[in-house]
Amino acid sequence: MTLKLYFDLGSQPSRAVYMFLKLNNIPFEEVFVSIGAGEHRQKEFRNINPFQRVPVIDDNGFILTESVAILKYLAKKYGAPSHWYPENDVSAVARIDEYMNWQHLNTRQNCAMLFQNLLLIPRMRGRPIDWEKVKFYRKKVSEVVKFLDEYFLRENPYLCGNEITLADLLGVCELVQLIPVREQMLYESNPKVKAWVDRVKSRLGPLFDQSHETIFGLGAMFDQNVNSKM
Ligand SMILES: N[C@@H](CCC(=O)N[C@@H](CS)C(=O)NCC(=O)O)C(=O)O
Repeated sequence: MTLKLYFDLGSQPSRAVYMFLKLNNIPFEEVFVSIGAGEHRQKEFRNINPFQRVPVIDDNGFILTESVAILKYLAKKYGAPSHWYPENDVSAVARIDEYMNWQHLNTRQNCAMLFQNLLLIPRMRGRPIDWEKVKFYRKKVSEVVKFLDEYFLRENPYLCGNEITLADLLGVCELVQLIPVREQMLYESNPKVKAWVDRVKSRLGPLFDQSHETIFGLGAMFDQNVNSKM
């Protein structure tokens, strides 16, 4: 097998790439890189990705980092069904690119920071939760949800129109990172955004839950941490 995916299913962009490969029956070798165990900082992985981040692919010696670049490359190289990234439709592709550029500093940054401030930072640095920061990121996530509703979804079933695209995969993986820290009401309280997340989940079928087992499993640990401090 010539295509390798370096990933950790606790990582949102890793899950998007992993699910894309599985959904499109693209054969690949799974190389698990545990962020928790610091494997992404070890020399062996640094030689593959000096940025020390997942996901990364190695396609027969062609190494590529950055989930957006990876997804676009895989869609083109492996001839995935065109709804994911309809290259021949200039405006449809531009709309998908628009979301994928926007999400880094919006959906991704704010959901990830809320997750980190509630779970990872207190746990890894042995610090209490900084509730001021949590409040700040809750507000930011609410703003993101409003934009997902009013700017991206509008009256469409998916973020960029009538069909599921790369943007939906990336978007949902970021939002559901809020489930283990029990903040999902931030998007479930918006009926249109909730319906979209549910639509994407059911479109992905059992693969969605399989790919999210690790991250959803952290919920019990979060409950315990929060309860033990009350
Ligand atoms: N912009 C990158 C982000 C990759 C990224 O931040 N990955 C995280 C996991 S979600 C990571 O590897 N973190 C390791 C670290 O921060 O030390 C992408 O979309 O692929």
